[in-house]
Amino acid sequence: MSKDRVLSGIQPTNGSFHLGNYLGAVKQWVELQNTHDAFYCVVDLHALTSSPDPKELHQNTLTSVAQLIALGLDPDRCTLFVQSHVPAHNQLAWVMECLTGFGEASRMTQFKDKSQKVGNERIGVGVFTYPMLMAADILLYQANQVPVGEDQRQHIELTRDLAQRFNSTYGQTFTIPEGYILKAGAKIYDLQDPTSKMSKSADSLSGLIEILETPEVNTKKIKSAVTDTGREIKFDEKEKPGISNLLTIYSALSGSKVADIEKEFEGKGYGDFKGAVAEVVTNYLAPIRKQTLELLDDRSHLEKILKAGAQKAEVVADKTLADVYNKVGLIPRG
Ligand code: ATP
Ligand code: LTN
Repeated sequence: MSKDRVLSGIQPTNGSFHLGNYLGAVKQWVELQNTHDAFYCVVDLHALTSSPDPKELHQNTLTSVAQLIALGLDPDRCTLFVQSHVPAHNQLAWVMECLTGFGEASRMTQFKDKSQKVGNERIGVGVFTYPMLMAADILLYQANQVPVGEDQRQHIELTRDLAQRFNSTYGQTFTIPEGYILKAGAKIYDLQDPTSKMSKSADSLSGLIEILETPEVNTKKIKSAVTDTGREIKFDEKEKPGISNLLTIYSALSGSKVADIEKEFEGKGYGDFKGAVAEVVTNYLAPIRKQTLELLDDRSHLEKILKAGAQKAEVVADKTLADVYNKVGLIPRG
Protein backbone atom coordinates (compact mmCIF):
# COMPACT_ATOMS: atom_id res chain seq x y z
CA MET A 1 0.00 0.00 0.00
CA SER A 2 1.38 3.43 -0.83
CA LYS A 3 1.95 5.87 2.00
CA ASP A 4 -0.32 8.83 2.71
CA ARG A 5 1.12 12.11 1.56
CA VAL A 6 1.70 15.18 3.73
CA LEU A 7 2.64 18.68 2.68
CA SER A 8 3.46 21.71 4.78
CA GLY A 9 5.15 25.07 4.40
CA ILE A 10 6.87 27.63 6.58
CA GLN A 11 7.63 31.25 5.77
CA PRO A 12 11.23 32.49 5.81
CA THR A 13 10.17 35.70 7.55
CA ASN A 14 12.80 35.69 10.26
CA GLY A 15 16.47 34.84 10.63
CA SER A 16 15.67 32.17 13.19
CA PHE A 17 12.67 29.98 13.92
CA HIS A 18 11.46 30.04 17.51
CA LEU A 19 10.60 27.24 19.88
CA GLY A 20 6.88 27.57 19.04
CA ASN A 21 7.59 26.92 15.35
CA TYR A 22 9.61 23.86 16.29
CA LEU A 23 7.35 22.30 18.93
CA GLY A 24 4.08 23.32 17.21
CA ALA A 25 5.04 22.45 13.64
CA VAL A 26 8.51 21.28 12.59
CA LYS A 27 8.77 18.51 15.24
CA GLN A 28 5.68 16.90 13.67
CA TRP A 29 7.20 17.27 10.20
CA VAL A 30 10.25 15.34 11.39
CA GLU A 31 8.07 12.51 12.76
CA LEU A 32 5.83 12.39 9.69
CA GLN A 33 8.72 11.87 7.28
CA ASN A 34 9.09 8.36 8.76
CA THR A 35 5.52 7.30 8.12
CA HIS A 36 4.39 9.44 5.19
CA ASP A 37 5.44 10.54 1.73
CA ALA A 38 6.37 14.02 2.94
CA PHE A 39 6.77 17.29 1.02
CA TYR A 40 7.98 20.38 2.88
CA CYS A 41 8.55 23.79 1.38
CA VAL A 42 9.98 27.09 2.47
CA VAL A 43 7.29 29.43 1.15
CA ASP A 44 9.33 32.38 -0.05
CA LEU A 45 6.53 33.64 -2.34
CA HIS A 46 4.22 33.91 0.66
CA ALA A 47 6.92 35.84 2.50
CA LEU A 48 6.86 38.50 -0.26
CA THR A 49 3.45 39.61 1.07
CA SER A 50 5.23 41.31 3.96
CA SER A 51 7.64 43.19 1.63
CA PRO A 52 10.89 41.89 3.12
CA ASP A 53 14.25 43.42 2.35
CA PRO A 54 15.62 41.42 -0.66
CA LYS A 55 18.96 40.59 0.96
CA GLU A 56 17.22 39.48 4.14
CA LEU A 57 14.71 37.33 2.27
CA HIS A 58 17.53 35.66 0.37
CA GLN A 59 19.53 34.92 3.53
CA ASN A 60 16.46 33.94 5.60
CA THR A 61 15.39 31.42 2.95
CA LEU A 62 18.79 29.69 3.13
CA THR A 63 18.79 29.90 6.93
CA SER A 64 15.32 28.35 7.04
CA VAL A 65 16.39 25.41 4.89
CA ALA A 66 19.55 24.88 6.97
CA GLN A 67 17.53 25.01 10.21
CA LEU A 68 14.95 22.53 8.93
CA ILE A 69 17.72 20.05 8.17
CA ALA A 70 19.43 20.67 11.52
CA LEU A 71 16.07 20.19 13.29
CA GLY A 72 15.77 16.73 11.74
CA LEU A 73 14.38 16.89 8.21
CA ASP A 74 16.31 14.41 6.11
CA PRO A 75 16.37 15.31 2.38
CA ASP A 76 16.67 11.58 1.63
CA ARG A 77 13.45 10.79 3.48
CA CYS A 78 11.34 13.81 2.51
CA THR A 79 11.15 16.26 -0.37
CA LEU A 80 12.50 19.58 0.88
CA PHE A 81 12.29 22.51 -1.52
CA VAL A 82 11.77 26.22 -2.00
CA GLN A 83 8.33 27.25 -3.27
CA SER A 84 9.53 29.69 -5.95
CA HIS A 85 11.66 26.93 -7.55
CA VAL A 86 8.50 25.16 -8.70
CA PRO A 87 6.57 27.54 -11.00
CA ALA A 88 3.46 25.34 -10.93
CA HIS A 89 2.62 26.88 -7.51
CA ASN A 90 1.90 30.26 -9.11
CA GLN A 91 0.26 28.69 -12.12
CA LEU A 92 -2.24 26.70 -10.08
CA ALA A 93 -2.77 29.66 -7.75
CA TRP A 94 -4.25 31.63 -10.66
CA VAL A 95 -6.76 28.86 -11.37
CA MET A 96 -7.63 28.81 -7.64
CA GLU A 97 -8.13 32.60 -7.65
CA CYS A 98 -10.57 32.27 -10.54
CA LEU A 99 -12.48 29.70 -8.51
CA THR A 100 -12.69 31.74 -5.29
CA GLY A 101 -15.45 34.21 -4.50
CA PHE A 102 -14.46 37.75 -3.52
CA GLY A 103 -16.66 37.53 -0.42
CA GLU A 104 -15.23 34.15 0.48
CA ALA A 105 -11.66 35.49 0.34
CA SER A 106 -12.70 38.63 2.25
CA ARG A 107 -13.83 36.44 5.17
CA MET A 108 -10.37 35.01 5.86
CA THR A 109 -9.48 36.19 9.35
CA GLN A 110 -5.75 36.54 8.61
CA PHE A 111 -6.60 38.98 5.80
CA LYS A 112 -9.23 40.76 7.90
CA ASP A 113 -6.81 41.23 10.83
CA LYS A 114 -3.98 42.48 8.65
CA SER A 115 -6.14 44.80 6.55
CA GLN A 116 -7.72 46.28 9.66
CA LYS A 117 -4.27 47.00 11.02
CA VAL A 118 -2.92 48.85 7.99
CA GLY A 119 -6.10 49.92 6.16
CA ASN A 120 -7.52 49.07 2.72
CA GLU A 121 -5.33 51.54 0.84
CA ARG A 122 -2.10 50.01 2.12
CA ILE A 123 -2.88 46.31 2.35
CA GLY A 124 -1.32 44.39 -0.56
CA VAL A 125 -3.46 42.29 -2.91
CA GLY A 126 -0.96 39.49 -2.17
CA VAL A 127 -2.28 39.30 1.40
CA PHE A 128 -5.77 38.85 -0.09
CA THR A 129 -4.73 36.09 -2.50
CA TYR A 130 -2.36 34.42 0.00
CA PRO A 131 -4.84 31.59 0.84
CA MET A 132 -5.30 30.66 -2.84
CA LEU A 133 -1.53 30.29 -3.25
CA MET A 134 -1.53 28.15 -0.10
CA ALA A 135 -4.36 26.02 -1.56
CA ALA A 136 -2.25 25.53 -4.70
CA ASP A 137 0.77 24.48 -2.57
CA ILE A 138 -1.32 21.73 -1.01
CA LEU A 139 -3.44 20.55 -3.94
CA LEU A 140 -0.56 20.26 -6.42
CA TYR A 141 0.83 17.40 -4.34
CA GLN A 142 -2.49 15.62 -3.74
CA ALA A 143 -1.70 15.82 -0.02
CA ASN A 144 -3.91 13.83 2.34
CA GLN A 145 -2.76 15.69 5.45
CA VAL A 146 -1.41 19.15 6.20
CA PRO A 147 0.41 19.55 9.53
CA VAL A 148 -0.09 23.15 10.71
CA GLY A 149 -0.94 25.15 13.79
CA GLU A 150 -4.47 26.05 14.83
CA ASP A 151 -4.16 29.52 13.22
CA GLN A 152 -4.15 27.89 9.76
CA ARG A 153 -7.42 25.96 10.16
CA GLN A 154 -9.50 28.42 8.12
CA HIS A 155 -7.04 28.30 5.22
CA ILE A 156 -7.26 24.50 5.17
CA GLU A 157 -11.06 24.72 5.12
CA LEU A 158 -10.90 27.04 2.10
CA THR A 159 -8.49 24.64 0.38
CA ARG A 160 -10.94 21.78 0.93
CA ASP A 161 -13.84 23.87 -0.42
CA LEU A 162 -11.87 24.83 -3.53
CA ALA A 163 -10.80 21.23 -4.16
CA GLN A 164 -14.39 20.01 -3.83
CA ARG A 165 -15.66 22.81 -6.07
CA PHE A 166 -13.10 22.02 -8.75
CA ASN A 167 -13.78 18.27 -8.57
CA SER A 168 -17.53 18.70 -8.89
CA THR A 169 -17.24 21.18 -11.77
CA TYR A 170 -14.49 19.52 -13.82
CA GLY A 171 -14.39 15.92 -12.56
CA GLN A 172 -12.26 14.16 -9.96
CA THR A 173 -8.85 15.87 -9.91
CA PHE A 174 -7.75 16.72 -6.38
CA THR A 175 -7.38 14.74 -3.16
CA ILE A 176 -9.36 16.52 -0.44
CA PRO A 177 -6.76 17.34 2.24
CA GLU A 178 -7.26 17.29 5.99
CA GLY A 179 -5.60 19.51 8.56
CA TYR A 180 -3.28 17.67 10.92
CA ILE A 181 -3.64 20.07 13.78
CA LEU A 182 -2.10 19.42 17.17
CA LYS A 183 -4.01 19.78 20.40
CA ALA A 184 -3.56 22.77 22.67
CA GLY A 185 -0.57 21.20 24.51
CA ALA A 186 1.73 21.99 21.62
CA LYS A 187 1.10 25.71 21.76
CA ILE A 188 4.03 27.59 23.20
CA TYR A 189 3.48 30.98 24.79
CA ASP A 190 5.54 34.14 25.03
CA LEU A 191 7.88 34.08 28.06
CA GLN A 192 7.00 37.66 28.95
CA ASP A 193 3.29 37.37 28.23
CA PRO A 194 2.30 33.74 28.77
CA THR A 195 -1.25 34.37 27.58
CA SER A 196 -0.17 35.18 23.99
CA LYS A 197 1.52 32.71 21.68
CA MET A 198 5.24 32.90 21.07
CA SER A 199 5.34 34.73 17.74
CA LYS A 200 7.86 36.26 15.37
CA SER A 201 5.70 39.34 15.12
CA ALA A 202 5.60 40.04 18.87
CA ASP A 203 6.50 43.60 19.87
CA SER A 204 9.56 42.50 21.78
CA LEU A 205 11.99 39.61 21.33
CA SER A 206 12.44 39.13 25.08
CA GLY A 207 9.68 36.50 25.28
CA LEU A 208 10.97 34.49 22.32
CA ILE A 209 13.33 31.52 22.45
CA GLU A 210 15.05 31.57 19.09
CA ILE A 211 16.66 28.40 17.81
CA LEU A 212 19.78 30.20 16.57
CA GLU A 213 20.24 32.48 19.58
CA THR A 214 23.33 32.01 21.80
CA PRO A 215 22.90 29.87 24.95
CA GLU A 216 23.75 32.91 27.10
CA VAL A 217 20.91 35.02 25.68
CA ASN A 218 18.36 32.18 25.84
CA THR A 219 19.37 31.40 29.44
CA LYS A 220 18.89 35.04 30.38
CA LYS A 221 15.46 35.14 28.72
CA ILE A 222 14.31 31.98 30.50
CA LYS A 223 15.60 33.18 33.86
CA SER A 224 13.64 36.40 33.48
CA ALA A 225 10.46 34.71 32.22
CA VAL A 226 7.30 36.00 33.88
CA THR A 227 6.12 33.54 36.54
CA ASP A 228 3.11 33.51 38.74
CA THR A 229 2.28 34.15 42.36
CA GLY A 230 2.87 31.27 44.75
CA ARG A 231 5.95 29.10 44.63
CA GLU A 232 4.77 25.67 43.59
CA ILE A 233 5.90 24.07 40.32
CA LYS A 234 2.49 22.89 39.15
CA PHE A 235 0.79 22.69 35.75
CA ASP A 236 -2.28 24.95 35.88
CA GLU A 237 -2.81 26.95 32.68
CA LYS A 238 -5.42 29.25 34.23
CA GLU A 239 -3.74 30.16 37.50
CA LYS A 240 -0.13 29.57 36.51
CA PRO A 241 0.28 30.22 32.77
CA GLY A 242 3.98 31.15 33.07
CA ILE A 243 5.04 28.02 34.99
CA SER A 244 2.76 25.84 32.83
CA ASN A 245 4.42 27.14 29.67
CA LEU A 246 7.88 26.36 31.09
CA LEU A 247 6.66 22.89 32.11
CA THR A 248 5.38 22.27 28.56
CA ILE A 249 8.74 23.31 27.12
CA TYR A 250 10.74 21.25 29.63
CA SER A 251 8.56 18.19 29.06
CA ALA A 252 8.63 18.43 25.24
CA LEU A 253 12.41 18.78 25.07
CA SER A 254 13.39 16.32 27.83
CA GLY A 255 10.79 13.66 27.07
CA SER A 256 9.79 13.54 30.78
CA LYS A 257 6.12 13.62 31.75
CA VAL A 258 4.81 16.84 33.31
CA ALA A 259 3.73 14.93 36.45
CA ASP A 260 7.25 13.55 36.91
CA ILE A 261 8.78 17.00 36.53
CA GLU A 262 6.35 18.38 39.13
CA LYS A 263 7.49 15.63 41.52
CA GLU A 264 11.15 16.28 40.81
CA PHE A 265 10.74 19.95 41.75
CA GLU A 266 8.53 19.44 44.79
CA GLY A 267 9.73 21.75 47.56
CA LYS A 268 12.07 23.63 45.20
CA GLY A 269 11.60 27.24 44.08
CA TYR A 270 11.03 28.96 40.73
CA GLY A 271 14.73 29.89 40.50
CA ASP A 272 15.87 26.25 40.56
CA PHE A 273 13.22 25.28 38.05
CA LYS A 274 14.05 28.06 35.61
CA GLY A 275 17.73 27.13 35.81
CA ALA A 276 16.83 23.55 34.90
CA VAL A 277 14.60 24.68 32.01
CA ALA A 278 17.42 26.88 30.68
CA GLU A 279 19.79 23.93 30.81
CA VAL A 280 17.43 21.59 28.96
CA VAL A 281 16.69 24.22 26.29
CA THR A 282 20.28 25.26 25.68
CA ASN A 283 21.56 21.66 25.65
CA TYR A 284 18.86 20.73 23.15
CA LEU A 285 19.50 23.69 20.88
CA ALA A 286 23.33 23.73 20.94
CA PRO A 287 23.92 20.99 18.33
CA ILE A 288 21.08 22.35 16.16
CA ARG A 289 22.60 25.81 16.12
CA LYS A 290 26.03 24.36 15.36
CA GLN A 291 24.78 22.24 12.48
CA THR A 292 22.77 25.13 11.01
CA LEU A 293 25.86 27.34 10.96
CA GLU A 294 27.93 24.56 9.38
CA LEU A 295 25.30 23.98 6.69
CA LEU A 296 25.20 27.70 5.94
CA ASP A 297 28.97 27.64 5.48
CA ASP A 298 28.66 25.06 2.71
CA ARG A 299 26.44 26.88 0.25
CA SER A 300 26.99 24.49 -2.66
CA HIS A 301 25.85 21.50 -0.56
CA LEU A 302 22.64 23.36 0.41
CA GLU A 303 22.04 24.35 -3.22
CA LYS A 304 22.45 20.73 -4.29
CA ILE A 305 19.84 19.62 -1.77
CA LEU A 306 17.43 22.30 -2.98
CA LYS A 307 17.97 21.45 -6.62
CA ALA A 308 17.22 17.78 -5.99
CA GLY A 309 14.18 18.72 -3.88
CA ALA A 310 12.76 21.01 -6.58
CA GLN A 311 13.25 18.33 -9.22
CA LYS A 312 11.39 15.75 -7.13
CA ALA A 313 8.60 18.20 -6.31
CA GLU A 314 8.25 19.35 -9.90
CA VAL A 315 7.49 15.87 -11.20
CA VAL A 316 4.43 15.61 -8.96
CA ALA A 317 3.36 19.26 -9.30
CA ASP A 318 3.62 19.39 -13.10
CA LYS A 319 1.50 16.27 -13.47
CA THR A 320 -1.33 17.81 -11.42
CA LEU A 321 -1.03 21.15 -13.22
CA ALA A 322 -1.21 19.50 -16.65
CA ASP A 323 -4.35 17.65 -15.59
CA VAL A 324 -5.92 20.88 -14.29
CA TYR A 325 -5.05 22.89 -17.42
CA ASN A 326 -6.52 20.15 -19.58
CA LYS A 327 -9.70 19.89 -17.48
CA VAL A 328 -10.41 23.65 -17.57
CA GLY A 329 -9.94 23.71 -21.36
CA LEU A 330 -6.52 25.25 -21.91
CA ILE A 331 -4.90 23.69 -24.98
CA PRO A 332 -1.53 21.96 -24.50
CA ARG A 333 1.52 23.68 -25.96
CA GLY A 334 2.39 20.52 -27.92
P1 ATP B 1 3.60 35.15 13.05
O1 ATP B 1 3.23 35.02 14.49
O2 ATP B 1 4.42 36.34 12.74
O3 ATP B 1 2.46 34.90 12.12
P2 ATP B 1 4.68 32.64 13.51
O4 ATP B 1 5.77 32.79 14.52
O5 ATP B 1 3.33 32.23 13.95
O6 ATP B 1 4.59 33.98 12.75
P3 ATP B 1 4.52 31.05 11.09
O7 ATP B 1 5.56 31.04 10.01
O8 ATP B 1 3.23 31.70 10.81
O9 ATP B 1 5.20 31.66 12.41
O10 ATP B 1 4.25 29.58 11.57
C1 ATP B 1 4.92 28.44 11.18
C2 ATP B 1 4.30 27.26 11.91
O11 ATP B 1 4.58 27.35 13.32
C3 ATP B 1 2.77 27.20 11.77
O12 ATP B 1 2.35 25.88 11.52
C4 ATP B 1 2.29 27.71 13.11
O13 ATP B 1 1.03 27.19 13.44
C5 ATP B 1 3.37 27.22 14.07
N1 ATP B 1 3.50 28.08 15.27
C6 ATP B 1 3.82 29.39 15.28
N2 ATP B 1 3.86 29.88 16.54
C7 ATP B 1 3.56 28.85 17.38
C8 ATP B 1 3.45 28.71 18.81
N3 ATP B 1 3.67 29.72 19.63
N4 ATP B 1 3.11 27.51 19.31
C9 ATP B 1 2.89 26.46 18.49
N5 ATP B 1 2.98 26.51 17.13
C10 ATP B 1 3.31 27.68 16.56
N1 LTN C 1 0.26 29.99 5.76
C1 LTN C 1 1.19 29.12 6.47
C2 LTN C 1 2.38 28.78 5.62
C3 LTN C 1 2.01 27.97 4.41
C4 LTN C 1 1.56 26.62 4.41
C5 LTN C 1 1.35 26.28 3.03
C6 LTN C 1 1.31 25.69 5.41
C7 LTN C 1 2.05 28.37 3.12
N2 LTN C 1 1.67 27.37 2.28
C8 LTN C 1 0.90 25.02 2.67
C9 LTN C 1 0.85 24.42 5.02
C10 LTN C 1 0.64 24.10 3.67
C11 LTN C 1 1.63 29.83 7.75
O1 LTN C 1 1.62 31.02 7.80
N3 LTN C 1 2.06 29.10 8.73
